[in-house]
Amino acid sequence: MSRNLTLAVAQVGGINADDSKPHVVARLIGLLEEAAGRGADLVVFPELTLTTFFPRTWFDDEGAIDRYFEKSMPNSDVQPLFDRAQQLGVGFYLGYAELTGGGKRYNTAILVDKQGSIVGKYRKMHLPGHADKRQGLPNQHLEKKYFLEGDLGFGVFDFHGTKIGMCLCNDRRWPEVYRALALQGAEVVLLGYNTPDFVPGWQEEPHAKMFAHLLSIQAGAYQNSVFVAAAGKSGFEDGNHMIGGSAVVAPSGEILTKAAGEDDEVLVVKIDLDMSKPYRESVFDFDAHRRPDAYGIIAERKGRGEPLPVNFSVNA
Ligand code: ING
Repeated sequence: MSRNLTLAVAQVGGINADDSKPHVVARLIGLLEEAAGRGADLVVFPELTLTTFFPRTWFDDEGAIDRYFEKSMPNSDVQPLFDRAQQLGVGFYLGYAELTGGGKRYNTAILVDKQGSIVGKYRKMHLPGHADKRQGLPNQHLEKKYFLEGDLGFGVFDFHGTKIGMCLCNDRRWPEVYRALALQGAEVVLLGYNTPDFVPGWQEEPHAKMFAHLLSIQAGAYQNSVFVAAAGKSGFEDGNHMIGGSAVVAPSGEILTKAAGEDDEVLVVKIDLDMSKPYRESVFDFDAHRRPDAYGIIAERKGRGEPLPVNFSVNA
């Protein structure tokens, strides 16, 4: 008997700086209702999906960004989303800016089950961009200024019997992320992203930006026999463009569904979780084929020209 999960990816078109959170939450509820109406068990929302992508802007007054952070989760702004999801019996992944009681700021995602309980939490580990103000540029990319590096590691969580791994945006470009989750038994990796056209120091043609985004999630899925669901915040935010390309990828590496546009768009696909079994029991049987003794510390040391542990000859 196959184990099915109906996954929805809710791509969210641009959110402008002056869009209120209640207004945004109402948009998210509309997407959630469409997904539920199409049979979804779980809806994936983008990274920082309650606000505009504020790391594009330098604020001289640090306090000016407080408005973008959530001091608790849920809270009065997002409670309607939690309530509606619970009414519809749908779980969701939500990316948002987290401000902890101790004043620490993270780029965070949560996994909420069908009863409205938070069953998983992740704080973004790979923070791209820079912390200093880059003069004379149309935009900044200040995640290293506005967020701390995540301190929860890469976790795998139970969602009604399915093992779910989570990451965020730039994480999807690093192959180790999918492997860290797959080694813990993740069957599906969820991620939200905001990928601006302009990131200081990053020059890629538009077609190459989309290619690299899809390549990253397709490779991650195939090389780790997992499904990957990626939800983008896309289109224009106060005139600043971010790529679309929200998609669900199968363990074969093939795209099962992909957004056609760059505005709000719901993708729904019923996946057979057992599709990963033949891959995990053959080409990607980690226990049978991997060589962890030769990765990691060995590769890092060789990469830095440092001496290797005695049981590895440098030039065999
Ligand atoms: N956004 C971008 C991303 O990784 C980026 C940042 C893009 C960095 C391309 C370097 C090159 O999709 C976030 N939020 O990580």
